[in-house]
Amino acid sequence: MQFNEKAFMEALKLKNPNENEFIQAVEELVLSLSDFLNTNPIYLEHKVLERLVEPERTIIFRVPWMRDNSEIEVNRGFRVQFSSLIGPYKGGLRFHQSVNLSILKFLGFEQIFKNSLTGLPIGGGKGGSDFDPKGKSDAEIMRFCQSFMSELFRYIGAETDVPAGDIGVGAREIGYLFGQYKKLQNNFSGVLTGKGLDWGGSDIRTEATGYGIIYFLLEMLKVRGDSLADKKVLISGSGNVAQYTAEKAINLGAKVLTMSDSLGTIYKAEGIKIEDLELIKNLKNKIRADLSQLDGQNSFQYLAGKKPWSIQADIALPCATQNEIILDDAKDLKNGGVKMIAEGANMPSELGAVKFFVDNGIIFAPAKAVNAGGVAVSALEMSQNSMGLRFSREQVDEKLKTIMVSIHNKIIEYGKTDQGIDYIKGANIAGFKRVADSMIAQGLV
Ligand code: NDP
Ligand code: 2IT
Repeated sequence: MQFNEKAFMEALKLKNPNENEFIQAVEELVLSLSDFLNTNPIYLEHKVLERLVEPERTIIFRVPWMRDNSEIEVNRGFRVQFSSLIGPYKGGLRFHQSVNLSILKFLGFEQIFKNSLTGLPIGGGKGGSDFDPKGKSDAEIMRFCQSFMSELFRYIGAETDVPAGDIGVGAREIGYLFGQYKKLQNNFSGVLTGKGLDWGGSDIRTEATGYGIIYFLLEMLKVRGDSLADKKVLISGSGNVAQYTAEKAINLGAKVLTMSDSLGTIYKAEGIKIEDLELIKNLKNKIRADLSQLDGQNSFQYLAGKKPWSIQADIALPCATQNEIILDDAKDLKNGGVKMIAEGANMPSELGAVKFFVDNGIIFAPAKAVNAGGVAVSALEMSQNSMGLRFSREQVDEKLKTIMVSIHNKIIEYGKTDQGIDYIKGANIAGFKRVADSMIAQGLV
């Protein structure tokens, strides 16, 4: 029995027309699985891949809500419950105007293997809405979240499906969603993660994705006998993930040259300082304005409409969104001297860019490994909730470090080659094997 990659992808495209992001995410996995499947035909006999690319369940619903001026708005809500093989569906909610089924299926599919890599008991899911939080009042955000949860509450639960944040969903939104869930179910439970520390949240969850990215990067550097001190780092994004990636990198002595948002990049030649980061956090988290406001302040230079990728540096950490690095950006990164890429956002590099990095000897680590720290601490939040206790900040940070090191070790186990470490292959095979074995063990359901 041989795996026919071309036929598999053709069938997938026919069945999921117009779902470009989802098809891209599946292709990224499949490209590095062929040899493994051919030497382990049990996975082919059980049609594991064919079963994995079909979500267990997809829920699509209407979300009506009212503006402050009494105008009625209608958005679309989604929850893709992709895989419950190794634990309850687990993954974030994204509120962004670009959200559609393809984007949520790509994110949910990635989440299955990311969650598997953490070694913790969490399945894969993702949800969200095409709601655009920008420019909405706090009361409008609250009414939207309440309406969204008034439908979603039927399908989730601490042992069924546990959503969290993602783009456009942070502490404020999780609060409103949790409040509405609790009112409807009359039940205080760990149904969401990323909760406030006073009401069931875990220490370090806010910081976890960003800190985890740097813990993983430290392992990538360590196996090469290198360190982060004085490295010039390009970060994109200025949201939750970018902020705490920058914070940890700066505290460990790196020179973070850039951050960005959907409108442009801020650049500081001598490196962003912790005081500068406070300014950025305040602007993005409280004022909720764009980075152009920082132009000229604290020696920031604002590059309107530009991404960070053409600035000279050693390491790039894309932390904004999918496909933010296209082939031309990959060429800019190489020309600027970047030798290492670790993906903080989900699928930030197009397949052509990934191939360019690999062909040009740039060390590349994919999102499902690098950014797994966020969901890993979400799983720790779930276990704290079910035990009714709280770990200390130090305990959670230590566990996060251990998890990121163990993911790096798993990748070495499955991705070691004569040339070094194939991070894509290592992450995909290690992530796949655990869910595939679980699927076979649980029968044809
Ligand atoms: P936030 O909403 O906090 O921040 C998103 C950032 O990305 C903002 O700076 C935003 O700019 C920018 N951005 C969003 N869309 C675009 C776009 N189309 N083009 C350019 N920039 C854009 O989200 P997070 O930081 O939580 O998420 C960032 C990435 O990390 C996403 O890919 C997410 O899936 C991933 N991730 C998040 C985790 C988490 O725990 N939050 C865990 C693992 C991965 P602007 O302010 O202008 O909108
Ligand atoms: O992409 C991701 O891993 C997240 N947005 C975090 C998911 C979670 O459940 O914490």
